[in-house]
Amino acid sequence: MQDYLKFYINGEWVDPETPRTLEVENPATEEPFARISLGSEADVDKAVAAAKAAFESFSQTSVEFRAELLEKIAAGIQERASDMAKAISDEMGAPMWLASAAQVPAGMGHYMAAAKILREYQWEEERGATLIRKEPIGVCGFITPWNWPQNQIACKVAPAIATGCTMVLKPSEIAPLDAMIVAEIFHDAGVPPGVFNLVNGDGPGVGAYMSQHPGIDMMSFTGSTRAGVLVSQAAAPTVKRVALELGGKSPNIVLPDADLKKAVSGGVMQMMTNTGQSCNAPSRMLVQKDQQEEAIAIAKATAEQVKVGAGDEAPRGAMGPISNGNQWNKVQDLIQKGIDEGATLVAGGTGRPEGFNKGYFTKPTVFANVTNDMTIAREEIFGPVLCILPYDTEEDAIRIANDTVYGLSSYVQSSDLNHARKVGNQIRAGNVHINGAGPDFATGAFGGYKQSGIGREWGDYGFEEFLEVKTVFGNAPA
Ligand code: TXE
Repeated sequence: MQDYLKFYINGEWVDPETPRTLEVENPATEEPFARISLGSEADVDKAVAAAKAAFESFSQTSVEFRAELLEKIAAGIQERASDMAKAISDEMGAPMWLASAAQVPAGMGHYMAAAKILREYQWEEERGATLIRKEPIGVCGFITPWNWPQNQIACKVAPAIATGCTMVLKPSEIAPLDAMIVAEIFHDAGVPPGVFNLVNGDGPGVGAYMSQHPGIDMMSFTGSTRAGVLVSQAAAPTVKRVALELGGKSPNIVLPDADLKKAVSGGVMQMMTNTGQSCNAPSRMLVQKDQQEEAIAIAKATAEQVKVGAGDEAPRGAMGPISNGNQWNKVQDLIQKGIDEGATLVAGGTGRPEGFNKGYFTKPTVFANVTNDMTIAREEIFGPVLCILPYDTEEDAIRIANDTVYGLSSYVQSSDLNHARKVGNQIRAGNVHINGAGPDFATGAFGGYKQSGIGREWGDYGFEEFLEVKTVFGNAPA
């Protein structure tokens, strides 16, 4: 068991004000392997004070200084990539191939993108006698989850540094170790003391206290809609800015003119990526009624080929365990609910896959004949469970796609790009992926309509979220 009991505050690793520890478990073995401290209000107060003091000088640093800092951080992550991948793999279960090929690089991209945007950004604009000026918002509080931990930290921290903000990060208590490596990288890159602070802790303790803290000017949260609402409520009395990136139940409309085999097998594989633990997972596949039978056969064959494994031993492409026991139970309950409510189980089901008798491993699961009122079509399962829903007409498909409280991502498959875009334009969601196109962190924006969130992350839209707009009216004296 390894101890990681300190917090990073004001450029130093410090002991918590009150000792209280939590064990971090490896979901592939169910064995605890590390201990962290759980912070208190006093630790948050200290971190916020450090961030507030650092803001005075950091907000005045040059564009070049901050751009170079971001590039040094990206280089530092590259250098520590294998440590980082190992930490992520141990704490949240992504097999090493996935941690190295996707989890770590997904984060790195945001630092490079933020440096580029910063160098090109226009901070002031003259509009006649009026001057519009952008200024950093101040001290930011960041709360992040465990499913894509580096990506979720980087898409907050990178634009915050770029804009000259200072910050306190509370990573997920389930996956805190990769965030502690980030603090070491920031330290080595020369991030000035107080600019970046890390306090570990749980949601109701540290997370809720940060959200209500009068010294924090903006909260940016990624996690469940449940906790996002609590962050908003706690933040309201201090009228701070709140950015939320929450859950999803993303539709994947397979139009009749799509290459069915490619569309369905691609959709299954995307659903299983990261063991289905992605807020933008294409979890509701909509297939025209006449193509149901063929689509179900393709989906079954694809899901049955998905390999399961952990750590170094998992072959490339294999799916890791669910990241923690609570999630495993939630996923199992929802699979059972799908069966009980009358959906057709096409592949997978409850219990561990064959050959696994411990660890939070789950069978790659596909349900067909799902109707949009079933629990499995409405709730974010956050596991490797795909629902296939039939539709009659295109209008019908769009109606089903929009019949959800969420609006994060959506997917359209068609051989005609214009047709696919036309359908995508009618979906109330922040992202549309056509024919399996992946996200582009530099050019795109990420965030949801409806109960999937508030605000946008990534690229120039993500950068703007950390800025205040100041309008200066006035002429030179006559
Ligand atoms: O999330 P929580 P959980 C969804 C997904 C998943 C479900 C539950 O459906 O099954 O949420 O996961 C902090 N004030 N997503 O329970 O609790 C917590 O400490 C402030 C979607 O793990 O939301 C952690 O740092 N903070 C998602 C973070 O919130 C609070 C990613 C996420 O934990 C808090 C993860 C509070 N009152 C889960 N309560 C996505 N959008 O990608 C908790 N936290």
